[in-house]
Amino acid sequence: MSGIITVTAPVNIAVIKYWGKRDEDLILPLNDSVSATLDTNVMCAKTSVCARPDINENEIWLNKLKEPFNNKRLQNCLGEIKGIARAQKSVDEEFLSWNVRIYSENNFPTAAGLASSAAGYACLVTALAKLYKVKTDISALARLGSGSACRSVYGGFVRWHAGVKPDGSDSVATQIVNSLHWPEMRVLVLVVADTKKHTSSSKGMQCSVATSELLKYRVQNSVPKRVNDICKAIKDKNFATFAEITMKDSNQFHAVCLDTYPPCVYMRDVSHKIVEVMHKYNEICGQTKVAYTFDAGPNACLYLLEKDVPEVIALIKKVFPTTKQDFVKGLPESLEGFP
Ligand code: 2P0
Repeated sequence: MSGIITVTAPVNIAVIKYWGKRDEDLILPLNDSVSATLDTNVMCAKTSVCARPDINENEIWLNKLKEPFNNKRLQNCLGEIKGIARAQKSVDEEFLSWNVRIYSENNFPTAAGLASSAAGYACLVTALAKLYKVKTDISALARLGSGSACRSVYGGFVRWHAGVKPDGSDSVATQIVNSLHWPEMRVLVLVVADTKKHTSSSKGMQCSVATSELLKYRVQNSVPKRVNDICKAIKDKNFATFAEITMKDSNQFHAVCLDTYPPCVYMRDVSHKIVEVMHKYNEICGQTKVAYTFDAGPNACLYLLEKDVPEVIALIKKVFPTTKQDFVKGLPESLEGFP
């Protein structure tokens, strides 16, 4: 019987978005992407795994509910890790024959565009790799569960290289800088809605690959330069450039979603209002102090520096009051008088 292995992994928030695959089974992306892994235990997944001879079949529990184990991605991850363990002889055959029990929890809304699968799979493969004592690139294993998960296995700012090889061996994540490099950087997550999204990321991106002309342009013309420029801005701690690229890339990603047929609409009226307010704020400040980015959902992630957090929180509270009663009164029409 194995001991219980427990690990946690935080979510990552992309600033250059991954959208579109060149290989559906190996989960290989069309373009490089860049993200920051949150340095927090507020938004993370926690997974415990064990292998035992008395477990009758493989089991997975997600947020306290037992889920079917016949999920292809889950089986790919487990199969790949066991294959490596067998090749490396890191555990014996008897241990490999036992079933596993996986227990995973997120402490934030699942599947609401808050990168829950990224944290979940990063956590799962790290725990299983420890259980089977394998030595390998964990980001490549995490990628088999969910593309964006490969970025959550490192802290700080991370780049997922699309790679060019058909077997995906060069489609791995690398760290751009560690979490100590830019200690003033903060992320605010504005939860607009915590319900499950209508179109999953996987389905949405399949549809974009099949129908969006803009996606082709984005992959060939926009992303390569943006990735180089944002990596430099991160290394140089140049917030204004970092912020501008982040916002432009979020906007282009959602433009691709709208260019998809039928369109994938992830942002809502409140999301668009957040965009408007943040531009207005930067304009009033006379410099770019905050950047928004939206994933495949309506929730906003704001990148900003620590010194500006109190003012931006005050702005958000003023423009987007959170009590039901305040919402009934409606959103303010202008930002007059602010800050
Ligand atoms: C990202 N997203 O870079 C982008 C931005 C959503 C919008 O990665 O099919 O859940 O499991 O590889 O990783 C969401 O895609 O999709 C995603 P799969 P995943 O963060």
